[in-house]
Amino acid sequence: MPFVDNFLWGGAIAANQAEGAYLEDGKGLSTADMIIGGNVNTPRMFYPQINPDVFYPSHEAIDFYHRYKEDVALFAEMGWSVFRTSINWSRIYPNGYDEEPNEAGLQFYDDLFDECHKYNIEPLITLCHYEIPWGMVKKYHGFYDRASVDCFVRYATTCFKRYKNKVKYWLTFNEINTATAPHAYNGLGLVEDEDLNRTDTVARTQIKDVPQHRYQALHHEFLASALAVKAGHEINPDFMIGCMIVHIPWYPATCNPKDMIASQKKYQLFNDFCPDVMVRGEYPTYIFKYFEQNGIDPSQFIKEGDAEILKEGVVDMYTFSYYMTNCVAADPEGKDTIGGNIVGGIKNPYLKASDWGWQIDPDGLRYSLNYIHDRYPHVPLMVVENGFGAFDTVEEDGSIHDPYRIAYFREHIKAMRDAAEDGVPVIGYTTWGPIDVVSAGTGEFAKRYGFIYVNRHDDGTGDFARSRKDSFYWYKKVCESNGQDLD
Ligand code: BGP
Repeated sequence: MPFVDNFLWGGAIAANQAEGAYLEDGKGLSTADMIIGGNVNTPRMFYPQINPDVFYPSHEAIDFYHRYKEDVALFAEMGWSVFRTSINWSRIYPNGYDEEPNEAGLQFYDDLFDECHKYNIEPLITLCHYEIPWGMVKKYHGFYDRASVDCFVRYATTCFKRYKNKVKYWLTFNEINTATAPHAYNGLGLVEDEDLNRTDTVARTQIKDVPQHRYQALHHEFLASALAVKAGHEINPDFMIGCMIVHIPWYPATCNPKDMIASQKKYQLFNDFCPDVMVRGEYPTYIFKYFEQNGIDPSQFIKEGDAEILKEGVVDMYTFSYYMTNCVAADPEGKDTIGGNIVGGIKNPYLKASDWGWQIDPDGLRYSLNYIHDRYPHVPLMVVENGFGAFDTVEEDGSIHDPYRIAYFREHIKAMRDAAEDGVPVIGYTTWGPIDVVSAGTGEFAKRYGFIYVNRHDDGTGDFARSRKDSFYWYKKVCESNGQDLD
């Protein structure tokens, strides 16, 4: 059996992409509530006040807040043993910096976790998935101000105490390494005054980027995560707390040695820097060189005592999202480029891509699992996002045939099985968007990932009704056979 007996099979969503109910039961505004939808050619737009005449996809999302019982029952029908979602910080602390938590928000997650346990589904909980309370942006510019660290630790500690017997698996920050990519605004509210005070809308990708501030904010996230890990282990020593990395293999575009070096540099900055800090507990040497070459002064944000905090707060597992691979060249001039998850790259002539330009590469998953295990041999790995965004067609009889999605998952699960046979300690797999949700990148409903279809559309129509796609029945077989039956 390539997969261990208690291998965790399930799916992953995030609060702001699913819950809706954006101001219900005492919830405050979050960064995700301030951006409208776009599409593959139009970036999502940001405006620092809610415009009542505009459709915001997160405000109702797929109404998971009111329909979670029906959804969890569908997850259970597929035979899941794990369900990944996030807690929306602004339900618990509406402004982020409040002294007391909001009881109604805490109760919602109590009820959700109870519902999961009813079916023996283990919750896997991200504390911060691409959103923070809007109050934190206005007061602290997100994680720019060091005061944000205490706010996050207070929030994390409240959750750890409240759910210490209901949640064992925790992740601190979703895809924390997106902070290394310029303009890949990662929802954590690092907005400079000039953008915060603007009276017009601006593409999210045009929000001013100040690398010195970005790395300062990231450092504060590292501290917040490490302190939370330490506090979590004191509250329940059995907690398994992980980092969450968007892992993108960067292949050299040719076998020119210079392209290999370009690939190595890209790996270091984008893939490895953050987990080096979070799994090994210290900043790697190469990042100080990068800072030096790019005019970033780390003495502005790394303070005395921080090294000990990072060392004491290393994570218990490495979890990551995997969708696609990219290529990189020392001299990209004249080479075909392609989009991708958060960041694009050079086109790979051997690979096909989705309608959103994400290159499909199951072998890259096997490669990544081996790569990560070689680098961090002492921690278990979990693939906490993997999936295929596609347009789906509902037939007249209501059925939805999605062989493209099944094919994507079949090949990726085979690749994960091969990695397990290579000896990689992979302990779980949660597909992204097992039920259609709002796309994080484009804000669309049309970009669907689900085994479960949701009748909701980009013009705000649809009654939120759920239905099973062909892939639902296929994934059920996968979960029930512990990954053996992939036909
Ligand atoms: C990851 C995010 C998710 C999710 C997924 C798919 O990077 O963690 O929140 O949305 O990508 O991306 P998209 O929704 O842009 O298709």
